[in-house]
Amino acid sequence: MKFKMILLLFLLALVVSTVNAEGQQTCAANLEAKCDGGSSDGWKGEFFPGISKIKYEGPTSKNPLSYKWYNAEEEILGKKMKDWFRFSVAFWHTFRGTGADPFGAPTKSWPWEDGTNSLAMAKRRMRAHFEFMDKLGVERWCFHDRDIAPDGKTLMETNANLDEVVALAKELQEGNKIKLLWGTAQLFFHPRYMHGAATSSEVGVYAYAAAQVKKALEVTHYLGGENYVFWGGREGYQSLLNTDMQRELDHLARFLKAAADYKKKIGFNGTLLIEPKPQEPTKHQYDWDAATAYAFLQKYGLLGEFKLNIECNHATLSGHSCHHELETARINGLLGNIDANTGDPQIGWDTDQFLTDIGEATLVMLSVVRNGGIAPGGFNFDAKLRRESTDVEDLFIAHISGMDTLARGLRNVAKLTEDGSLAELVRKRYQSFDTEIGALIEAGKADFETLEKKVMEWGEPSVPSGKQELAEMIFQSAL
Ligand SMILES: [Mn+2]
Repeated sequence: MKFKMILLLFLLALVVSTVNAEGQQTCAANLEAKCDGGSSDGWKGEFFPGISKIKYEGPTSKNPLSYKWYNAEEEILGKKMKDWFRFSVAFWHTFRGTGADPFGAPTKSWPWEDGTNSLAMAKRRMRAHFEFMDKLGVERWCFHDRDIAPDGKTLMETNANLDEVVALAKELQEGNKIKLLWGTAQLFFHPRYMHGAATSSEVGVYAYAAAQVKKALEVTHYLGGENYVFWGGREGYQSLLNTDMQRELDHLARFLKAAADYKKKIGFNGTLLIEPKPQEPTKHQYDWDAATAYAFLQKYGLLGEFKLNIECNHATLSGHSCHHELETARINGLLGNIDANTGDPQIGWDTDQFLTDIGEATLVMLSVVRNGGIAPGGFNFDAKLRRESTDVEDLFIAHISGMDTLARGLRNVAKLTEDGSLAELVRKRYQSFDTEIGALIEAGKADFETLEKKVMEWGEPSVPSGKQELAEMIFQSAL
């Protein structure tokens, strides 16, 4: 007992000393009640003092806390930059990322965090998040249910926790003119989901996941969400020897159909999105890539109910470029949203880094411009600081850099469009099909006998150069 008292005093002293060191907090960290004129979450004043609203200062600015290329109101290719991008902050990375990795402890100690997962902490964090977005000038955000509110002992208690935080988020959205790009349910962290959620071998887990998604759809709708995302982190397998793949895929399809039905039942008009990823944490995830997800949706009659959320780092994990995944989604009418991040060329896993490669950003924007934009989707920064980046201002710098890089991508696409020579190169490459026989082939009206007759008439075809290096020259000259 005495030992417990000493431990308690020690922990209290630790909390107080952390608090004093930051000089911001006005009362004990995990207080639920109001104190000292502060908010009920025990935090008074700004979360990011000394950082004002981030402004566009142009490419010559040396101020790291300014935009050099992203100018929200500037019109490019007939649309304001902010409307091309519809940028979004991912709550989980920016406000729940701790810097922990499988080998090491958390490295971030944000001044507003008290080390607990209490409801008061969840609310304080939410207020910090909205101040962050307001200062950054980003108008949208995304969340996982379990990242914004703590689990309770029962589903009912968990839902009540979520409702309390969501009510605050709604108030903050209205006060800051910020919208919800999408919500999602976290169906991979809790041990109950170790075999999957919709593809779990346990019917009780399938039902639990359904109840969780039902609630997540409801709160996303309540917050005016424009989309809802399914990322099936554990919807896959570790070994085929203990897996009935056909049964699991059937279950997944039933689950997604039930979600689409419930969406309509509650009058939620947001787009449902599937986020392909090949593996990690499972050995093999069922929505491997855009083409696999497309075939799945087609097989189960779910086309029309779902689109895709393409994540660049997931694209490279599946052996594709982000551009390939975006084009696959686009040409099939499935490009719904982009999780804007990138991987590391030498690391073989999902590093979720902010995209800073201008060439890559230009390719991404080529697809988005060809798609005519991405609304009602957007660019969600599913990206996190490196473990070693521990200053509060790093959160701002990372987002600014990601936004500036994509803005440069858009500006480059405008240059390429204006120049026109890349599009002309592609047009010329296929011009032999702009003929009578080409039109017959494309209309599905040229049978093999007709084509054989043509070969007899034409003889050996002359095959021109692909001009890849010229295409690359034109592309790089726009960067
Ligand atoms: Mn990722």
